[in-house]
Amino acid sequence: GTRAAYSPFDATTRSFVYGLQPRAIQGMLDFDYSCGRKTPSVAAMIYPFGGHHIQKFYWGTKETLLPVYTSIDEAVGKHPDVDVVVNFASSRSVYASTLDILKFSAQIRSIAIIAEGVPERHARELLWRAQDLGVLVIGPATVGGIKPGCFRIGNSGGMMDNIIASKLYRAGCVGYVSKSGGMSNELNNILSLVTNGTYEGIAIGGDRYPGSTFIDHLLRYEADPQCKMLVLLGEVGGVEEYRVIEAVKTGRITKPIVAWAIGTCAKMFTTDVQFGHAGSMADSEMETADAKNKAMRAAGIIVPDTFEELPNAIQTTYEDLVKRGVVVVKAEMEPPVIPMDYKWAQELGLIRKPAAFISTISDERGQELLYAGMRISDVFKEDIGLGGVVSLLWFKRRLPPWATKFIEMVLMLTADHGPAVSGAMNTIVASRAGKDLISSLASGLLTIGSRFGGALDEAASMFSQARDTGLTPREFVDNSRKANKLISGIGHKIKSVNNPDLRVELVKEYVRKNFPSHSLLDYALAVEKVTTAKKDTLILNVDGCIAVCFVDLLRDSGAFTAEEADEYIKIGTLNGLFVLGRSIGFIGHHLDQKRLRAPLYRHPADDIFINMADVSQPRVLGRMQQ
Ligand code: Q5B
Repeated sequence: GTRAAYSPFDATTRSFVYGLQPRAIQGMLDFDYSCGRKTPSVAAMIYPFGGHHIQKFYWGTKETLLPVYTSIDEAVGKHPDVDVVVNFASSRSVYASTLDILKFSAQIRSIAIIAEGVPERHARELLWRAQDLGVLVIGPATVGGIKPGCFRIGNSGGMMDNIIASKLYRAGCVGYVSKSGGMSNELNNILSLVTNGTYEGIAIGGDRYPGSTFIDHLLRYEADPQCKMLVLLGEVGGVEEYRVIEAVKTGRITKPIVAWAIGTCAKMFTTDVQFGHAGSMADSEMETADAKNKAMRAAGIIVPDTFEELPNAIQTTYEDLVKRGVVVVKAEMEPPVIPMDYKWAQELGLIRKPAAFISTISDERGQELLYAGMRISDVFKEDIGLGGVVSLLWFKRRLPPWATKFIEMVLMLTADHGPAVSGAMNTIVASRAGKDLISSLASGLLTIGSRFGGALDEAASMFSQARDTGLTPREFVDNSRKANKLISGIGHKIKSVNNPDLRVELVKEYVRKNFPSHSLLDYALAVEKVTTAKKDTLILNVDGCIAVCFVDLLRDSGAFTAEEADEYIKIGTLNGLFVLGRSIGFIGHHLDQKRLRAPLYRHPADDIFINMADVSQPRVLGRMQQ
């Protein structure tokens, strides 16, 4: 690459993210955007499973697409500008995937390994191989690091509000090293308060064998003319601080360096203390934090007396650099405006948006499903039955038992009326054509119409309007005939006065016995007297009888206002009763045909009178075009 060895990351660095880490990638892109980068720092993802695809991310307020490759080989081939891999592979697969990445060391010059719990044997082998190839490895067991204004490894630096607060969107002059991401965040904050901010910060990770150590990064910072002072946040355990001491003593590090080793409190415990990191335990006196701080101080490193005094020590050192003109303080830039994620803004109560849908009958978001406010467990505890469920979901209220029983009665007696009715026929024909249950059922349902099964709403409105306007049954029948209009709910193909529809008899009997009033039913029966006097098939049919009784229910149950009752008739509720009931039968017919292995049905041609006598010979209407 063209980058200096001391500067593996800059404002043009491009990377691959290994593993499906959409949140981390979005965090990297938001950081890039806040820095004013022109191109995202992530070029692609590598994920061996699920095939080659594309994922969508935000780039500022707009959206951008990132490819997902299944192999490092393919990714490297497609993106020759990428020289960093942020490897999110798990501790199990990180060894194999990093070995794979190292095969492309001619292009990939830095690898951050995020996984915790990588076996030390694997970590050491990766470390040696990488060193051999001159590849920089950060980690394992780390968030990585951050180069303000340039590049962010994965989740380093925390949430975007933290990034902005610590001014990580632009470069400062202090390079630091620490072990953990948490302490890095603390340092970013301190540096933003007492200096012009972080130049670069690396968390090397808490394992015993990190891929790169304090000294590797401090020597880079030493070589980098933009970095003016160094901070080292070490800790109890290991000897890495002594290598830094050595470098200071031998003059390999000349820039002012402030340091502290965390874990001075370990001496307060009578037994050995292991802090959070695998490597943070003193195996000897020299590995204690106290010994390290003492040795660092002796070597000329600026070491405060306590951790609390660290910011002060950093500030004094920084201000001295400013005074001497080593650091020239630049004018502060406006902090960038970072678009906030919609969901996050909503959670914070910062925005509101009109909902596209309104729903008022059920809710599954809580612990328990609710039907019109009633818990599903109570539906069973109170044994409200199917009629009760229909009354909740259709009418948003509990209806009295006589009404819910009536709903159930309607569903039961409209469930089927033999295979010969038009809807059942169509279900059967569709089923025999090889259609599935839903298609065959739909075929039957789509047959329900004003003549077959779908006359309830119209019947309810015609009968109630006639009665409400004070027409006598005879006037109603005469008016309808004059208007050339069939009365919905009257007439049946096969049922008649002499062959009564017993379903209708059952409904009448139930209603007369249980309803508080049945005035519209009585009116409809008076109409039936007139129509059957003309023709004995013009009975009040099953659609008509259910419809007028339901009007009586809506109007006189006390559960609905007059307006609500009219509304339910108008919006097509009553046909719903037939549709719901007859679905039971249609499904039965479909299953029956499947069970019978019924073959494709073709209607016999001799049952169709085909007559084309009135079709004249086709005529040629003009000269055909050549
Ligand atoms: N006329 C039902 O017709 C049917 C008249 C009428 C005044 C009327 C017919 C009709 C209204 C719609 C309706 C629901 C098509 C029916 C159902 C579910 C089912 C089905 C099943 C199940 C029957 C003969 C003469 C003509 C007509 C006159 C007929 N209807 N006058 N008001 N409503 N009704 N549908 O037998 O002088 O001779 O010319 O449309 O309520 O679908 O079991 O099959 O559970 O599955 O073919 O029960 O009534 O009689 O049309 O030849 O008429 O009576 O004007 O007079 P038909 P048409 P004219 S229940």
